[in-house]
This record gives sequence, C-alpha cells and structure tokens, in this order.
Amino acid sequence: MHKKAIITSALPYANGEIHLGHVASTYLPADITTRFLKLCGVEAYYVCASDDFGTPILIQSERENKTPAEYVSHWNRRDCEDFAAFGIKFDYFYKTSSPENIEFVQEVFAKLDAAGHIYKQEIIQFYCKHDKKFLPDRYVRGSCPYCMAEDQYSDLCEKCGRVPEEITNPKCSLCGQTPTKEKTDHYFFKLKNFGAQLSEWLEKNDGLQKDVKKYVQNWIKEGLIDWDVTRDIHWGVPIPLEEAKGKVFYGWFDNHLAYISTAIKFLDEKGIDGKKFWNSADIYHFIGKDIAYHHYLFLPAMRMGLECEYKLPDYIPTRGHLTLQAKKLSKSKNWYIGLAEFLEYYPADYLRYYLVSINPYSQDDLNFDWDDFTTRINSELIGNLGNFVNRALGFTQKAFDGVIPDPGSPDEMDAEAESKVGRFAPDVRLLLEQNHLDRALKKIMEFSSYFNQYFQHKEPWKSGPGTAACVYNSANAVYCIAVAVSPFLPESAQKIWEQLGLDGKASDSSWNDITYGVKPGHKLAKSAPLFAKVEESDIAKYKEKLGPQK
Ligand code: B3M
Ligand code: ZN
Repeated sequence: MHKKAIITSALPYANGEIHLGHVASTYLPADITTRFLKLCGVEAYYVCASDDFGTPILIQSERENKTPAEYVSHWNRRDCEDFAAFGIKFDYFYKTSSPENIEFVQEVFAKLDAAGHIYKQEIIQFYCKHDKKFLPDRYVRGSCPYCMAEDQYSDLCEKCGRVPEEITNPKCSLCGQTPTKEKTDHYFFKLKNFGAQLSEWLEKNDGLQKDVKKYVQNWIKEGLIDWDVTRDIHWGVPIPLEEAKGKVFYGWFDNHLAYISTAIKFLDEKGIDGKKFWNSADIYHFIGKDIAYHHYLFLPAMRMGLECEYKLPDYIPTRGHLTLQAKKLSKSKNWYIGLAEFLEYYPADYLRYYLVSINPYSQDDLNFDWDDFTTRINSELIGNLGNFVNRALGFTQKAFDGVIPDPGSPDEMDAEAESKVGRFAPDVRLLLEQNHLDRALKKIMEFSSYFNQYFQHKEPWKSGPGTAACVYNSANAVYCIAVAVSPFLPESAQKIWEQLGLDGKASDSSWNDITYGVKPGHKLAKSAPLFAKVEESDIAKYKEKLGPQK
C-alpha cells in the first residue's frame, strides 16, 4: 500500500439515471475502497466525471430537442445528487466536456501523432441518405461478426464483449433503413503496435485481476486491430488539425483521459502538483466487465504511447453485471430499479449492505433478489449487527447508567473475546487490501455474531462476577465495529459512533483505532435501534412495480 492513491470508477454516461446495476459493480466498491484507504492514512482521492460525449447522447438530445450541452449538464447534476444520496463520496466529480479535458485530449492526440502512433486513412463509413448523416457506433445496429449475436450496436457487442470491425446486416438506428457507404478520412491509433508491450504489462502486474488478464491475453493473441478514433459528428472533442475540421474524437478516446485531467485539475486546485501526485500514487480504475476491453487495452496502450508520462493503472477491479430477479436489466422493458427510487424505499445503508454481500471480487454476475434482500437485511444486518449494538449499549445504559465500567480481571471467555478484538482489524484489513469487500464485510458480521453469543453466554443481566468485563468488552466491540464498518455503512457507523458518546466522525478515525477505544468511566449517549425491519408486504409491492415476472 502506497501513501497516495487515486481512485476512479467508470464514468457514467450523462444519459439517463443511475440505477442499481451501475452502483453495484463500480461506484460502491470504489467508494468503500477509498473510505478504507483514507482510514488507513493513505492520501486517497476518489475522482469521477460524467461521460458527456458520444453518439447515444447526441441522438438522445436530438430526440428531446435539447442541445447536447444542456442535455448533459442536466444529467451531470442529477447523477451527483443520486450518488450523494447513496453515500458515494467523490472528492471531485467533473465532466469529460470540461475545457481542461478537451485541452488535455487534444494535447495527448498531438503527442501520439508526433510519436508516430496515429495515421490517417480513408474509410468507407455507413451513411444514411434518409437522415443525411454519417452513422457511427450506435447509429447502426446489426449482427456481431464474431459471435453472430443479432441486434447489436456497431461499436460493441454486448454478448461477447468485443468491438466488431464491421457489423453484419447493418440498419440505421434512426429510421431502420439500410445505410449506404460513403468515403471519409479517419484517424487511427496503432493499437496493433502495442500487443507485445500490453502482454508484458499484464503478465508482470500482480495487482490486475487474474481471471480478466486471461481473456485479455486471448484477445491479444487473436490479434489487435488499429482503432478508429474519429467520428463525423458535431458533438465531441474536436480533432486539433486544420484538415480535420468538423470531425471529433470517438468518446472512448477522450473519456478515460478525463480520469487524468480531472484528477490533475482537482489536485492542482488544492495546491498539490497533480501530475507528480498521479505518478507517485497507486492508481485504481473500478469498472464493470463490459468495458474490460477498453480499460485493459485502449487505455494502457494510449498511456504507453505517451511513454508512460502518466502512470498506468495498478488495479482495475472488474466486476460482473447485476441481474434483477435473475433477469437482465433493461430500461426499455422497465426491468430495472433507479437508485433514487430505491432510496425512497430504504436507507442507503440497506442497499450498500446487500450489494456488497452478494458481490464477490470477480466477473461473475450478481443477482438482486427482493426476497434475498429481505432475509439478509432482517436476519443479518438487523438480527445480528443491529441487535448486538443495541443490546450492548442498551444494557450499559440500563445497568451502569451509561458509564463504561472497569473490567476487573478477565475470565476465560473474556480473554478469548479480547483476542478476537486483537485479530479483528488486521484480518479485515487484509481482505480489504485484496479487494475482497464481500469477505471483509462478512468478517465484520462474524465478529458481531461472536460478540452476540459472548454476551448471551456471559448473562450480564444476572449481575454475577464478570458482568463488568462483559460490558466493557462488548462496548469496545461495538466501537471496533463502528470504525471497521464505516467504509461500508457510513450512516449507520456514524449513528453507532454517536450512541457511543463520541465526538466528531467515525470516518475521521483511523484503522489503527480498531481496538479498545472506550475507556472505563466513559459515558455513552442515548441508545436507540439502528434499523427498522423490512416488511414483506412492502417487498410484494416493489416486486409488482417491476411488472409481470416471467
Ligand atoms: N461511460 C460507461 C460504460 O460503458 C462509460 C464508461 C467510461 S469510463 C472511461 O459503462
Ligand atoms: Zn436513417
């Protein structure tokens, strides 16, 4: 673990609301990791931006009779609000259409061009005579030439994850007619040239996920293709060449550069040398598996093309897709849950708890299931953690007037409890460092469960010998939980912190504090239940809202 870190998560397209699928794979894991690193004393910054360019956004703004700039600024604001409500705490949230990013992208292009990594070539591009425009990317649908999946966009096959060179049986997505082909000049990035270097980088970088590495290596073996980075549309970063007037960069050329330009802008404004910081920090890019191709190939190749002037990523945690009641999410079929809508039903921490619990560090898909959600919240979060905290603090209030007693000398059970406290912080830390967020949370729950049983066995309500030690150990276990769980459940951690009668914020403490933190004589504040049960009747309602289940 370095002393500095920059964390990014896939930039949300400024093109519709954030839903549960988005937060599960990227924003939540990135947020938890950042909060954890901060607790460990790492100077960590979580930066993100709205992804403003690209054909889908242009198409949608045209449909809504808005300028693309108006359209994206609406979604930029809305995304910020939704993320904040979910406890996703960016240090900075900016946009790919920022003047800083535009300038940076143009500069990068000029450098790649000067280094011989760019060439111009006349290409044949789909053109719709009816709509009178060139039809890049999402303007065309057809079949994937690799896996034959039908009805795919021409820029990405959602079935096999590859980027087709040319889609089969193309149709204009605006009017459905078969497009013609016209000539146009485009600029290409020589991705082919980077195969060996990429392969070596994947090989020797231990921080990269093993299962993803394997199939990226296969893509390289299959042979990389040079990458057309030009679009004949009017919304994007202009290509900084006189001869290329009216052309812009492909969104995937500029968007990941906003990781760098956004971080640097933020850091420079803080009075920190942004570039220097970037190059001495651990770099994390959290993504969903559908954009592995872009993050394991395009992004590092472009940085290599810049002679690694900006450090390559150390970690690209890549997670699977969320399904909903075992079915693929689909906005058009209304089979999805918007983040803002979910937060009208339940507190952010319920969703954070659930999504982490079902989300391993792998590309396996994960499934949101309302019944499973109910069980996990009611029996684990409330039945275990909520119950223990309330029991331990409530009893201290009742029997000791809220004052932590002197523990006296420990019996065997107390000694075991003490050793549990000793092992807790290092065990959870190790899992978090390895990106196993789900297992780390499980460890916290096991700790809570252990102390629930300890409390039960010690029967402090009988006021026998050892009662004071039980209360002392239990209150301190609550304290350890408050700090350790704060990256996962920031609001609940803060509530526990306040019930413990502590000032300031749980999140401002340090991972090293996860030990005996409440001393004899310390007075607790009032305790109250942390959570309210999830009612099955409500769940039935929410399920129904999704529409008929097949
Ligand atoms: N805007 C969203 C996605 O494909 C896309 C990510 C860009 S990250 C540089 O998931
Ligand atoms: Zn058309």
